[in-house]
Amino acid sequence: MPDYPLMNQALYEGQAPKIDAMTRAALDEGRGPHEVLQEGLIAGMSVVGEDFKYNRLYVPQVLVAARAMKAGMAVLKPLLTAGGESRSLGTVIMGTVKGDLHDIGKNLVCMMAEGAGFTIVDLGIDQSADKFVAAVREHNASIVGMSALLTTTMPYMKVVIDKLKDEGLDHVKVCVGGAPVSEMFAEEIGADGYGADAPRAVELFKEMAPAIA
Ligand code: B1M
Repeated sequence: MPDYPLMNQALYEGQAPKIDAMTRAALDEGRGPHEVLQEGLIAGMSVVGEDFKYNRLYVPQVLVAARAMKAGMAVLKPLLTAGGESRSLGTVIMGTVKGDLHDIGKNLVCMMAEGAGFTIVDLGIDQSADKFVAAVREHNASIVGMSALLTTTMPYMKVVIDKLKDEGLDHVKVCVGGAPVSEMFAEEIGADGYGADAPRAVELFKEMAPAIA
């Protein structure tokens, strides 16, 4: 059994090479990528979040923890993105909204959706409504996925939804998520779905994807 508490501690301390090695070791032991992600990486990042909230950690320390998290995710990525359908289930435009630089959760949604068979266009962080609209048009996408981690940036999701409507793209389905986002908020802003986590986001994409003939 991998020593997940030790792995959580290494992530907390931002030890990227150690996280890389421990992630590989857990997989070599036969543990599944979802277990390693949840128990080894996400659980460690939750403690970082708590200590950040109570000023026991500051931005530079959180940044190094995020770098360690990304080192582990890079090891898991080929496993999380493998096994998709040979034919794309549809194109999803993904991005973190304007003013928001958090991308770890968004990246997880991208990986798992790719693994489920979707074509993902990842716009990255700090994305404006105009960028979402332009990407929908360019890629003829049927789904937009937005992530926000700050209470100050989540209202921007409505700006994007309104812009899509103003531009005549009402047929595009919108899924939202991120730590401060809730089902109720998603309903309020007119989103088509709310994903509490990456697997739920993928389920929603499947429900939203036009039926494949
Ligand atoms: Co920031 N930060 N941060 N931060 N940070 C939070 C979000 C915070 C809650 C910390 C805290 O106080 N406890 C707090 C927000 C408070 C609030 O809004 N009320 C906060 C703050 C305040 C800030 C700054 C303002 C700090 C400052 O500068 N003083 C600043 C803002 C910068 C900006 O964006 N403009 C800032 C900066 C940063 C770092 C750059 C240092 C770093 C980000 C690095 C990066 O992403 N590359 C960082 C981090 C790491 C965090 C915490 C600790 C961890 C976030 C994370 O990656 N979690 C976070 C604490 C927390 O969330 N409790 C915090 C792991 C990830 C897997 O979870 O992203 O929630 P998450 O994704 C989940 C689900 O939410 C869901 O799926 C994922 C799991 O399966 N999901 C979706 C996400 N997107 C989805 C989309 C979907 C569906 C599901 O559909 C499309």
